[in-house]
Amino acid sequence: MSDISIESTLQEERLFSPPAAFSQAAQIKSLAEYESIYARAQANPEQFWAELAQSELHWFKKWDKVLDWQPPFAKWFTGGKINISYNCLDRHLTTWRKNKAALIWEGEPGDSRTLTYAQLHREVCQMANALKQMGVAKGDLVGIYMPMIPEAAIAMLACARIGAVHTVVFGGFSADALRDRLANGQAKAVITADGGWRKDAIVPLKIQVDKALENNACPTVESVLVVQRTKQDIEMLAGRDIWWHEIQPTVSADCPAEEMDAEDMLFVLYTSGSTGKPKGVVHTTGGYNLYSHITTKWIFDLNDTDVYWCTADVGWITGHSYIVYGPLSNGATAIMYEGVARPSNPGCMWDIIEKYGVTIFYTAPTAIRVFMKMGEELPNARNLSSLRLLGTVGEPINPEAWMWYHRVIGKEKCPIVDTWWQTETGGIMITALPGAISTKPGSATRPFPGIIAEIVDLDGEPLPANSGGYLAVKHPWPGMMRTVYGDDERFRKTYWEHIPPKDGKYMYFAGDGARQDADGYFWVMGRIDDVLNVSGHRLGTMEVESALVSHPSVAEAAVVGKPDEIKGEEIVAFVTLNSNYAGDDNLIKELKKHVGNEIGAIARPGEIRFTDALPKTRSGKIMRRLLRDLAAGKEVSGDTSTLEDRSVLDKLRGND
Ligand code: 6R9
Repeated sequence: MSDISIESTLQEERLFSPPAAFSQAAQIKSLAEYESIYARAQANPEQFWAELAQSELHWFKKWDKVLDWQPPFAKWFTGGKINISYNCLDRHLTTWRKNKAALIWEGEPGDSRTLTYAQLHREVCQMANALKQMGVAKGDLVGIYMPMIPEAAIAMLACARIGAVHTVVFGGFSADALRDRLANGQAKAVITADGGWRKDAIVPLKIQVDKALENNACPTVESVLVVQRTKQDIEMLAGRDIWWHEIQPTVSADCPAEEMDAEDMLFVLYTSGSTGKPKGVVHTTGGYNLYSHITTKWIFDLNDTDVYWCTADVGWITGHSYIVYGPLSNGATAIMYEGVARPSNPGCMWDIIEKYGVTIFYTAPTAIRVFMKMGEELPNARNLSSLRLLGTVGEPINPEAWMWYHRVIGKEKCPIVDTWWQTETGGIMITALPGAISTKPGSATRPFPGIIAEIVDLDGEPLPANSGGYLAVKHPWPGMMRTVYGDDERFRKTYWEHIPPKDGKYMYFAGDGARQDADGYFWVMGRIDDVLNVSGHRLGTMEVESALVSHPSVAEAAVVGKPDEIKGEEIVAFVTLNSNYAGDDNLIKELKKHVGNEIGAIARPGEIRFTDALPKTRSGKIMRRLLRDLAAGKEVSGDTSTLEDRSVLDKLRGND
């Protein structure tokens, strides 16, 4: 949990109403309208979702049953036939949107490409046919390990089109992390690129794929489709690797969308939990299509004239729901950017807003804090007057960053939607609707219609206003994860039995601490489990610890988060060494690099501290709470009576 946000948000009393002109033109125009939709959804959630599924999506065949709830397993729209790629592409081709820009892509070196709905449809069909030629069939799992180029979205849509299940692995993850995910999912094929641009350097993706597949580590992978992006030399393995630009001209652009069952698996996306092994979050077709679609439409108040930009990477859930599926299902124009603000081009984000006339901008608090640090001269030197709505996601936003975003980027006229949700929830759960709900800096405000969120204790009892507790959701919703890939028990235990079900009533346990104020606004404080949030990226402490102990020098490791001004949290590792190893600067460097190789650069500890022993309870549990205080340079607070050996703490203090 980030202490900064807790302290500052407890005092936050500022309230910002939606500008009148914004509300008048918005899809949901007033608090009364939101509350009446919310009440209708709460009274009869199934009818609410069914009406939206009918009016917002194309179904090849209508469902028989809206919700089949056998807790904790939900099935939505059973018997319905649908294809999300059809909803994102084909249905727009019979309208004027056929030649509307679907994706406007900007490469880091400054190259760019625009794909209309017709063009995107064509390329998706071609890649779908290429996958078929590679032997990929309905139900097969395909790994996608890509830079932020249009082909990343094309690959996802191509899989969805033929009913293959995609698992996108963030391009910043290491070969080891990629291998684990491909092996766990028994992937049949991988789609990648030679490389991608990141901060003026090439990220060598294909080389990582080669490493991941080395020594027959993923025997189910038969072929690798490689998109040419950076054009450096790479090896192509005959019989396994295929260049996209070579096969594309040979495949047909005719590939009808497969009629999928609403509950057929759409994708698996791995995310960190409190164990060493990331979990594969499973999302299915119909419910996810509806939930990502309607949240995009109402929360971003999308119109046909909007130019919408979400700065996430497609490797995260935000990229899935709010770069690819949500915007395209709505027929929107979405920007996709390969790069990030960097020393050689610190103003690039604002250049893109000016160049394309971006109207909706959705980013993360950590990015906003980087922008703040780079200075307001950069955005002030560009014309940002096209912007009408701002959004944030990924971690609690500190009110200082919120106010800067509001003043410098939004020029005090753009509502800010602070959107709380998770990989598991499929789409945004708690957020302002920008024309209807007044905002308070640091609060995600109110639940989306159909979402029954509550602050409870560990018995599931609701807590009074302003009491800190656990964020829970009471009723299933269409975008919810269906299970942990291959591990129903873990799904049940982690999310639905953490709060013991009572009288057959189950609650979804989000793993976040939060409170609700007297106006019913939610203030999310952060994770209560061993999950870190570093620059908006989720990482399990156990994952980082496992990576550390896989190094021959390390006997034991405990990892905690320390508040960081830019990243939100920074990783601090306490490490005990095997004999014969000296805890010196060289080893620190080596261990940081080792974690980078094992997981990816985002998991690299900012600080490594060597110690003779870790503070443990008598039952042998590492007392992370104490380490968190030490890492933050604070006095160790709270009870230390369960500590097995007090001298460990004294020594660690001495180290401090
Ligand atoms: C979408 C995404 C989920 C965790 C979540 C929470 C934190 C996300 C937030 C937020 C406060 C917000 N989180 N949005 N905390 N305010 N607006 O980020 O998914 O990567 O699975 O992370 O992120 O702690 O539990 P994911």
